[in-house]
Amino acid sequence: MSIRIAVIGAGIMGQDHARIIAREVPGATLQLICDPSPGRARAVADQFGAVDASHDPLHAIARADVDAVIIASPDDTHASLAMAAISAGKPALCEKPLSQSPDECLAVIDRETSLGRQFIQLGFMRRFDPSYREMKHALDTGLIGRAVMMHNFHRNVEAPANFSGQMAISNSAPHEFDVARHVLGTEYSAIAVFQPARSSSTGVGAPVFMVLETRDGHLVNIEVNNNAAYGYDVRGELVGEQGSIELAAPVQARVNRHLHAGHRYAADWRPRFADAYRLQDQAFLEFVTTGVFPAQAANAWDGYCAASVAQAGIQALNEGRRVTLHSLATPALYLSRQGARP
Ligand code: ISE
Repeated sequence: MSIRIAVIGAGIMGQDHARIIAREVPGATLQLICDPSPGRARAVADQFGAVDASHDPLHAIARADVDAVIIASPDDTHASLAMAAISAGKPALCEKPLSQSPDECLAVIDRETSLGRQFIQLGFMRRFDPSYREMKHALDTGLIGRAVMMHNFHRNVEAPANFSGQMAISNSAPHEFDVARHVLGTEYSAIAVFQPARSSSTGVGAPVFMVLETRDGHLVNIEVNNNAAYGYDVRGELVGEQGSIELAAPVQARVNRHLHAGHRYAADWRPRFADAYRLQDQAFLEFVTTGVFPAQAANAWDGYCAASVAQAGIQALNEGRRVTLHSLATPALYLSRQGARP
């Protein structure tokens, strides 16, 4: 039996999930596209062959002909829609961040904990990216010795039109907060955030440079530059005591011309992480079908951890000081990395 999926939000990521579900996830039916703009919902539904379109997310989640939900609406709606999915007893793949407020993440966690079951798979898709997986594998199998440092670069061509305030820390950097924590298998203990004096620190998408310390003594640095101009570029290097491992972004072809060799950059993250999104959405279908939470995926607790670091990062920037992090104990539901069957 095919799993009927509703995609909430028909913006850049909603459209991408609709395409993936319709074309790259065997066993899934793209049932419904929901967007506050009825015209946009209908256009995306028609483009990817969805059965129906709607403008009411709560109704869409509750519908009897919807088995599971992908939440790809604006950041500040994620947590409440995740709660609605839980109330309807439906698994949801929720785009990151779960919320920018750690307290709101805790409310989702409380709900899952009280029901004794996970519903929310969080869209930290880099965990499924083959190059990050290889990095984690290299560390876990002892190939590079004990981890010492991790360097991260995260560059967008231009800050998206909806970016405001410190979304470089609350929207972009959570990818690195999560994936570095996942690769290293640790928790952060402190964060300091800097901005280059030469750039306008008040401009939307002003670059930030962060240094995080972990409980196990690693240093993690993260540059986020959302106005890098030249292309979408994510780099990372994990440095161990016996060697290092770098991410290698997929490059389709190299152009040799006028004494130069070069390759193209994507305009945004979708081509760079196409495999990761596909593998993540396929893992979500597996979760919906079997009820077993994908071991590698991020859950609501990971969303809370990323939101707490982001909040501390914004505080560190505003107060110009290193902020220490005191994380709560991981609730038992999230310890085994496998949820109970529904
Ligand atoms: C955006 O929201 C994403 O999630 C992208 O993956 C990331 O690279 C970009 O910086 C974010 O703004």
